[in-house]
Amino acid sequence: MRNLTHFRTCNLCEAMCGLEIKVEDGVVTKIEGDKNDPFSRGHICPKAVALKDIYEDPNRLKFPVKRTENGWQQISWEAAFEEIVSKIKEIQTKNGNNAVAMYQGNPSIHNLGTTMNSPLFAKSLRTKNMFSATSADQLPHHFAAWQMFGHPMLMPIPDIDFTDFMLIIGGNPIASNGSIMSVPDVANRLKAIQKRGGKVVVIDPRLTETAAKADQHFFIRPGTDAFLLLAIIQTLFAENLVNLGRLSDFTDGIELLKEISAEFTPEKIEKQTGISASTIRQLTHEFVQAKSAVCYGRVGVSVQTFGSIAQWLINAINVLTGNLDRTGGAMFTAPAVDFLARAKTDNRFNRWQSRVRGLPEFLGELPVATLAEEILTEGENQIKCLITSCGNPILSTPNGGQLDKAFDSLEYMVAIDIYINESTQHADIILPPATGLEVPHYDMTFHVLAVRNTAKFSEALFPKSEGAKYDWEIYQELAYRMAHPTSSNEGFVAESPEVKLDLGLQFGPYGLSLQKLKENPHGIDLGALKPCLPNRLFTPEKRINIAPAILVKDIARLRKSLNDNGLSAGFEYLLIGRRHLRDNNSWMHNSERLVKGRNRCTLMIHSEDAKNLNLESNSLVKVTSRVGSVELPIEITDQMMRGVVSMPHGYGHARKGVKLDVATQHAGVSINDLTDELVLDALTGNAAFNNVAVKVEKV
Ligand SMILES: Nc1nc2c(c(=O)[nH]1)N[C@H]1C(S)=C(S)[C@@H](COP(=O)(O)OP(=O)(O)OC[C@H]3O[C@@H](n4cnc5c(=O)[nH]c(N)nc54)[C@H](O)[C@@H]3O)O[C@H]1N2
Ligand SMILES: Nc1nc2c(c(=O)[nH]1)N[C@H]1C(S)=C(S)[C@@H](COP(=O)(O)OP(=O)(O)OC[C@H]3O[C@@H](n4cnc5c(=O)[nH]c(N)nc54)[C@H](O)[C@@H]3O)O[C@H]1N2
Ligand code: SF4
Ligand SMILES: [Mo]
Repeated sequence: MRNLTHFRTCNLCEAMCGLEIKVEDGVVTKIEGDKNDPFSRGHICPKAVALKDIYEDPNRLKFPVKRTENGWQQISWEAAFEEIVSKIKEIQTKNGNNAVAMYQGNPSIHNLGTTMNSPLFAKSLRTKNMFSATSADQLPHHFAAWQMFGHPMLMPIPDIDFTDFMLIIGGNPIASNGSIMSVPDVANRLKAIQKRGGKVVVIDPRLTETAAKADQHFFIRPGTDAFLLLAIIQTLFAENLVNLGRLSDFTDGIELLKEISAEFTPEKIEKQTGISASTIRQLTHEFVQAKSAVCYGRVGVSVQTFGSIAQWLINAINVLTGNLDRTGGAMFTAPAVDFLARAKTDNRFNRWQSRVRGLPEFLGELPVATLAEEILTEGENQIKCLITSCGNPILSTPNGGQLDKAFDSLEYMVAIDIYINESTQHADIILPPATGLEVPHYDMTFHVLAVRNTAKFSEALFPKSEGAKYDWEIYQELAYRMAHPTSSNEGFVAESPEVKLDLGLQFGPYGLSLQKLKENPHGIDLGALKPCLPNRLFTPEKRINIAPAILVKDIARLRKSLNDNGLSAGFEYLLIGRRHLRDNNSWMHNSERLVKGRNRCTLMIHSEDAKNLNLESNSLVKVTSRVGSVELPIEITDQMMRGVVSMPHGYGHARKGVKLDVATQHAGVSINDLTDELVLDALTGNAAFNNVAVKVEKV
């Protein structure tokens, strides 16, 4: 390949940074931020350079492999498709359609071909056993958006570039680069709030990298945010600070919200949350006094036992203070491809339940916390066959140890993945798609969740390797063969996702086209977020419901937990997760440059707690929960709240069968060998990773 400079969007996290990549003699020699990208303005993080590592990774699969008694063997695509489809059909004929399950992981939505085509294959399975990382992450956000605004994807985004007050609860954007808030260069964007006289406040059980840059930080006891939010709302009503502005014309349920919040005075909840009544009042006053303000909550308030109530109340605070759909508040995007416009908005909750525990379906999926027992519990509709796609549930979903056993017992498993890792090593066949620098890219999902309206298409930098397939070719072919009586591909022609993307752009609000985007390789700026309510609402009468019945009802469950600290004899610490700038969930530890240096898989603990347990720095500890135990070194830091310990998610690569040469050298242990599949947001079944009580002992 000749020398060239290539511009593209990084697909690794939600921030959508523009990259400028130099290639010399076919080899990537430099990856820098693209200063001409109107969205990211030259910002990148250290992970971007690892795109080269993934491309060159000798462990990355390029062709289908089959597990045999003599190890993994390369097989042809034809043989792989033929076997997979006949196996699925055979298992479904014998045991019913629900005997086949599918789990889709996070990189699915960072990939145009998968986003658009994996649903074709998923549908062809005609099973009620669909799972995804959504129920280990942002399900409460979708649930609250659907209940309040009528559409699960109509989630408000902080208008960070214009706000005067940002209250961040359970998010650490300086490490994560933002989530349900695509925000490249977030550190400078937060600094800009302060420069224009505004304020940033963080509520988190750890004094995080973001908290360190904020004007104020308050520790909160994990899992108690719903109480804090109710107390803020109580204060707004009690002190006559409610002011919806133009939202009052189309908002219902204010009186009901006033009624249910009345009992949750700041005094009543200060012990439970660890935040004083005077702080809560002060915060509330500053929030309403700011010219514009936004309350933003992310994964820390989502993966807890009251995650859905918390996401609802966060939206409610933005509405009650008139900050929803207002510049500097919480706004909605106007994406260039508006897939919301076509979506169904009928009831999509609890239409069926999981077989073993009766957990509710949402948007066609069951909570992933129930996957293991659905495989292990015998009976009609037991899962016997699993397909994973872009997912590593053994490291990323609760009670990974149980899931490991469950996967061992499957009759058949297929993984659509680029690596042989903790989950995919259980598969009978792995189908690897082309990835990263080999694929054209458009962020179908993250343009919907971004702090500014922009649009950008990136060409592939490299062709896929010889004989390899794109993800969309794989899903389309599997779906085609599933729909035909024999599993042959006779007559099959795959259609590139660019065809539909082009149509989506043309029918979108800006009348763009793929050609137009190709002519603008740095991306096109479509302007700041603009007010769009009530028009944009998907509720039948185009009204906001600030007190949805199903969420209001769940307050009874919350009330019962007011005096429960979640601990029990021996299990006296609450465990929370954390993210580091150079990790990406479980799957980027095979890049030497990202894992080198100090061991990051440590248990962070407060110095007083360490003293009580007779621990010195770097002591090895055994951490035990109801479901398992792990051993790891501690890191003493007063950045932790007393009584709370933290370890990162995504480590634990020492499991058998893992073929990741670098990651296994930096194996660490998995937090999800401790998290409990029975600890959930009971309303939706979302995993509650941050409500797990553990015992900490010196080894
Ligand atoms: N305790 C705890 N657990 C957590 C979290 C936490 O904070 N604490 N966070 C949760 C969150 S927010 C999430 S999103 C989930 C993530 O859960 P998952 O999505 O299940 O896990 P990942 O580690 O992201 O695994 C991604 C998989 O996709 C593969 N992959 C990467 N690129 C491609 C590609 O282009 N094509 C294909 N087919 N495969 C690819 C990787 O090899 C890997 O196997 O984890 C959740 N788990
Ligand atoms: N570098 C990096 N970036 C990533 C990822 C990654 O793994 N690494 N993963 C990506 C994914 S899939 C996602 S979903 C996003 C997540 O993006 P963020 O939500 O910003 O992710 P976290 O850094 O996990 O921040 C969650 C915060 O919640 C805090 N917390 C824990 N429990 C509680 C609680 O009960 N209450 C409150 N108030 N806070 C609590 C934690 O201490 C932590 O600081 O990041 C994305 N970006
Ligand atoms: S912040 Fe996210 S999108 Fe930006 S370079 Fe890093 S991984 Fe890529
Ligand atoms: Mo996530």
